[in-house]
Amino acid sequence: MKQEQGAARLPTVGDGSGLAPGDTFYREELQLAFRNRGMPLEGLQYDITPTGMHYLLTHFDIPKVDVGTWRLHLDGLVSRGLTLTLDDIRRRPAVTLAVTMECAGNGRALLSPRPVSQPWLVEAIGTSEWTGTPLRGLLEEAGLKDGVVEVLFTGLDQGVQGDELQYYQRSLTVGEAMRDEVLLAYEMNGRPLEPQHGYPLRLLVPGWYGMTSVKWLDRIEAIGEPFQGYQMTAAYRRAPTADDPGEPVSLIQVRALMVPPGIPDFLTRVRLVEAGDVLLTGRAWAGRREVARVEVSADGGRTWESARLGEPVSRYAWRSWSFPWKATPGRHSLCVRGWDSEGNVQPTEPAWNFQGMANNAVHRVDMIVR
Ligand SMILES: Nc1nc2c(c(=O)[nH]1)N[C@H]1C(S)=C(S)[C@@H](COP(=O)(O)O)O[C@H]1N2
Ligand SMILES: [Mo]
Repeated sequence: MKQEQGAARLPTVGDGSGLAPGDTFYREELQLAFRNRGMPLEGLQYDITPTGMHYLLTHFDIPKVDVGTWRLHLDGLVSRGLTLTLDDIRRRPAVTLAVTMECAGNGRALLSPRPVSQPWLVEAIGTSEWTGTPLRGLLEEAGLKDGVVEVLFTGLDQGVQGDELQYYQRSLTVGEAMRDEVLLAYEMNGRPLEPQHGYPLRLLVPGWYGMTSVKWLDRIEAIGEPFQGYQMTAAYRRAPTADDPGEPVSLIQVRALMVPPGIPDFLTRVRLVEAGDVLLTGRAWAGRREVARVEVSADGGRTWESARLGEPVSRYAWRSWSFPWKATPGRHSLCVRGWDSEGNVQPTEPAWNFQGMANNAVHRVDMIVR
């Protein structure tokens, strides 16, 4: 859509005067937000997110790895421990799979009161083509002994969280670790992983929120007890209070997002479009489940109409949707929501929890039609 230059003043979209100096985010949240930035929503136009647009989330520092001395260690309760170079891993059977990744904290900053952590709105997403070798082949080669219940993944990055000194570690049950689609990935979009995405090797667990896909893999260990580390038992829990252990967060919940239509106001990001036919588009995904339906509401969520669905980019990646909208002059709050194949739908209002996990409330886009 072409906007005239030098036309009459646009209707007020908000000049920032509503942003009282007291309603600020903490400096620490800003610090996290610069390191861990999201995918600009116009990135929803691509089947495969350009690598530099993919969201990022790193708890500690991005390790600088010398691939010449780097080794992957596979040990614990196995018959044969393995120590592998990157070339050893690259020589193994390779699979390329498009996967939509999403951070479990996506939507956190839309909660009220706001859980203080990485302040995601809705941009903690991206879809990449990951190339790697199936984890199962390596586990079979090492030979899991009787009594193995979980596989533990340790990254090279160390830091302090919740007063606990730790390497970043997450585990999977043997059943989850042996699934076909779980990869040890060394390429993203046909190129070696960039440092911030886990170079030289990361775990990739399609369908799960991103925290499970451990970057900068150092060690894979077969263990006989469920792993009780910080990132399993303290973080990534859906709980009402700090003390309540709550439930672990695991699979990605259904979500649809809209490509912001028209053009933005710089400060508020409110959208401006011209009256008439507007084709609304976006993407929807549901992790391991399928997206069954996407619906759009032009009246702030009172009534909903079905959008047209495109083909999924892969079994584990998002699909496009489109909806022809007759834009009438005035202010509008457009909403979009997805349904998954098990009948789950995105809630209209967010469900609050202490860590701000898995808030998949409907996406709202404020616009002015002129
Ligand atoms: N070693 C390590 N792996 C990690 C993390 C981390 O901090 N350290 N963050 C996790 C989280 S919370 C997410 S959402 C994804 C983000 O992956 P990306 O930065 O490649 O998008 O990586 C996961 N893997
Ligand atoms: Mo995350």
